[in-house]
Amino acid sequence: MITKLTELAEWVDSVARRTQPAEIHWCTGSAEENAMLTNGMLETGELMELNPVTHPECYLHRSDPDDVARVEHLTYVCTVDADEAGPNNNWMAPDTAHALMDELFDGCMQGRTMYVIPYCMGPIESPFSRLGVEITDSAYVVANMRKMTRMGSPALQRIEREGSFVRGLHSTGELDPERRYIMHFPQELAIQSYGSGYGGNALLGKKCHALRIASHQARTEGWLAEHMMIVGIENPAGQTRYVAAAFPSACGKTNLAMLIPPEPYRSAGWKVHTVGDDICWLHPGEDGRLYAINPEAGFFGVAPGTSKKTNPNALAMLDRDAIFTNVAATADNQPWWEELGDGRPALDWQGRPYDPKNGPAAHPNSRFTVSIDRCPSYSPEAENPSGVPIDAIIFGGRRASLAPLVMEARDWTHGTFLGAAMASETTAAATGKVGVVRRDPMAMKPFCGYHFGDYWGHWLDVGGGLAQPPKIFQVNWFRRDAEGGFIWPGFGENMRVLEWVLKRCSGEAGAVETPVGLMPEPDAIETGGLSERPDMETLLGINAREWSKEFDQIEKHLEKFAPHTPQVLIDLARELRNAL
Ligand code: OXD
Ligand code: MN
Repeated sequence: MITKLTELAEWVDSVARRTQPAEIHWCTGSAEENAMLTNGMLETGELMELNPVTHPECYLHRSDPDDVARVEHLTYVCTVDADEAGPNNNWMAPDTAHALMDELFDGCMQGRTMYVIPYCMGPIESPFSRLGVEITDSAYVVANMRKMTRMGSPALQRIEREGSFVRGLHSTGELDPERRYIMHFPQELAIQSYGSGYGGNALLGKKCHALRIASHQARTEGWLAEHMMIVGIENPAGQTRYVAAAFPSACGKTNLAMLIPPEPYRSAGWKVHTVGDDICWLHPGEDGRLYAINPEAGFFGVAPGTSKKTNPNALAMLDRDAIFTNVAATADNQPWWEELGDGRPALDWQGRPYDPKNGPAAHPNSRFTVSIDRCPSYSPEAENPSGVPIDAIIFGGRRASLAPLVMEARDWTHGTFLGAAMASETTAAATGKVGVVRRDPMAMKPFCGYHFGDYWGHWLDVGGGLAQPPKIFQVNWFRRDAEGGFIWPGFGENMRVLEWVLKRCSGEAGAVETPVGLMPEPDAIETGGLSERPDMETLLGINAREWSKEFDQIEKHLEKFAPHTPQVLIDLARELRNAL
């Protein structure tokens, strides 16, 4: 027995009896273990070494071509009562789901090694952190979990101390899309995933634990588990304020988390400190503020679009100690993707000689995995067990029209409304059609582990209990002009919008009241130093006719979750529409 925690030992035994692995390996997280696993994967071809001169300790993994994204249609929340999961989730009765999964897992690890990964989501010493154990037959998952979580011996020690942990069971199975399920059992604190090796389906600490299961735990314990990045922004006076921002997958959270302020800001002394890029756990503090921790320890970022222009900090952290999944490779074996800028692809993401006729060289959802402390703007506050105090929460979507560059909610209730009404165009991060506008409340559509109506109620409860709640904002970097071009320059220039947000928090900027929210005064967003002044009138304009159509849809959307939808949100929709 490798652990003194009987419950854990018994569970591992019972999984081994069902899955029949050739060997069981308890992960310690040591450098030797990592080297051993890496060498094994280089032998089997699961990993390929990239150019050791330009990219030391960097590896490329090519996944099965049918296994390249999260599979929302095969992801289930299995609660006893279907109504608890809500219309926002696929639901299956726990008994039915267990029977189905037991059959898939029967004997599935024969001839393979079963890895047991104890992990901690959040700083090892933080009272806000939560524990889990993932059992998997994929060494690639172990290597990724090592970068994405605090895993191994220290996590096991805390699990043994506390006795409670989320049980995650994963097998890549046959990688058959017909035999693929990602099941969540929130009431049992359990996750079972079969048939996929892709990040969000297989690295169970991330979306499955830190969002779907954690949102459920957070609801009963009085906190929030959110799909948000966390960033600290230091002004020239040396004061740092922390902002948490929710955007749907592949809408720029990673870029925003590590943005480099544009030149006039840099020389004035503005600095950005990265705490997290994807997940944020928010806890009410005794002082009535909200405190955030990033439960993750690394980034699993989208590679395409990452360039010197869009995210120089990301590029700087990707030249050593990173795992790349489904990117292309240059003739001298460097990782390559569209918009990278330098180099040319020789092999595409499937390892074929690159031919533009086959589509993009890198898969649109190709990824990098890298430890957070490799990031040049990394903030040591990411290790603060008490978290960082949040001054502003931002909701963002990808909308070609309608949604303004920025607006502020009147109060927490209105902010919750803005989050609940969020909509965005779909991206390649999930299997399915790209570019379709869908409602994605709080960017949690694929990740909320329970009924959205109850979730909004929980948001109202948490905020209602705060003496100093963060201000809530909505942004849209993605407005397009008649020719289809982006109106706002985005990326580092988003600092200009953040400056207004922060000045609203410190009481240094005014705002204009409109029926949809508080807007910056004309010229409140600094545009000096941009090569041309963007069409701020369009970016900050409110078209009453278009908004009234939007409210039709928002009302229908809120209705869909009735009777769980809080009445105040329904009333507020009506009030705002009437004000238009
Ligand atoms: C992610 C996602 O991987 O949201 O972060 O898909
Ligand atoms: Mn995400």
